[in-house]
Amino acid sequence: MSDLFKKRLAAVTAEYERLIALKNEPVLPGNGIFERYRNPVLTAAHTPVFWRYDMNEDTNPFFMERFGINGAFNAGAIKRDGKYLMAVRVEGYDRKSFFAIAESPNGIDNFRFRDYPVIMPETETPDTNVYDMRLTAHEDGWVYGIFCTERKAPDAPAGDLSSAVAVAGIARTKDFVEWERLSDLKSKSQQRNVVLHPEFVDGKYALYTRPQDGFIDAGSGGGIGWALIDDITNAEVKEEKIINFRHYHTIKELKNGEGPHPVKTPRGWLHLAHGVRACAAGLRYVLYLYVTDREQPDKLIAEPAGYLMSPLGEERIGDVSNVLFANGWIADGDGTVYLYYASSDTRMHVAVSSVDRLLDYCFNTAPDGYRSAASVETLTAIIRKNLEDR
Ligand code: BGC
Ligand code: BMA
Repeated sequence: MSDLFKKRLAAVTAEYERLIALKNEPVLPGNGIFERYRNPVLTAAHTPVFWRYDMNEDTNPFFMERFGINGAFNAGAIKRDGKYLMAVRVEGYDRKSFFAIAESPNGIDNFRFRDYPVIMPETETPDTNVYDMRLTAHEDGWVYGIFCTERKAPDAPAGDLSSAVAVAGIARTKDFVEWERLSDLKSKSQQRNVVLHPEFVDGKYALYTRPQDGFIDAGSGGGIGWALIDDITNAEVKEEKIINFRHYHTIKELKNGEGPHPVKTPRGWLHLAHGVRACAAGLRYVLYLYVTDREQPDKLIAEPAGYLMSPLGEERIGDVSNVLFANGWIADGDGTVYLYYASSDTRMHVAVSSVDRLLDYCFNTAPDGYRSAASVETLTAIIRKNLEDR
């Protein structure tokens, strides 16, 4: 082995192993609602060395990268066989994303990718790009992965290389190795952020949807929708109703979308979603929570004002800056919630909380009053209680 090859191989491998072995720790004291963890749990540099490099000296004498990874983000999550597993959106330098499974023994560090990415079968209309998978272990026994499949708009005029169509792709697996691809969701509007509810509702599959007029603009699409589906192998949105609305001058003025599927709790279904507003710096994505009725998952019963999490520090910077996006969380057997969130379409982080804490937050944080004066009233009530009850 040449010196150069040997040295670079050793250095790159050592850096990878250091990163994977890095212990994570909570950033304290936090806000009481959740604790952020200090290190990202996955980045492009967490992808195996043998993905990025040709490891053969004869064909790669300089030990240079042959396949650049741009980011590891927007992961679905699930606990399987005692392991914390993410179905990660991995994106190459070529701007194509694909899915890959990464696993950790404890949910907060030590995430390692499996040797191969997911081989996702295509439909008769090949996907140009696939991303943002939501995992649902459904009561029918399958684990579903619903994701966005994007293709160039067939009716785009010559020269328009940007118009695209976003559709929900549907696949299912039992072992996270073999995936069965079902028909894409049929819907009158474009759909990104489609999520499968884990239980049957009135004997049907239930989907959280996000109707939108165009590829980027929700337009007349009022928010997060809900649709019952007769046949998941040939899924079609027939009727769709909005269960969580967008609203003027809120964190979700421009658009919103369901994150992972909601968690069933004694007080209702706990939902994690993202809200988007437009500002001079572009689109700003933040995360928020809401709760729906335990018996009627389409009925809103609590929604605190504003965001749960917004991009902070390093999180603000990346491929698409000023974005927090989450499509995976795990509610563990002991009530701990691992909230996996991506920052700026670049990397994955974890914040840890519990079902009890998140419910307390949802039911005891004032809802949006939609006016500055209403916010001042909320604040004044808190201050008065603190100062006058002493
Ligand atoms: C990107 C997504 C993004 C969408 C809308 C797609 O081309 O891959 O990350 O959410 O455009 O901006
Ligand atoms: C999209 C999402 C994500 C992404 C975000 C910001 O609409 O579906 O893929 O994180 O925009 O680019």
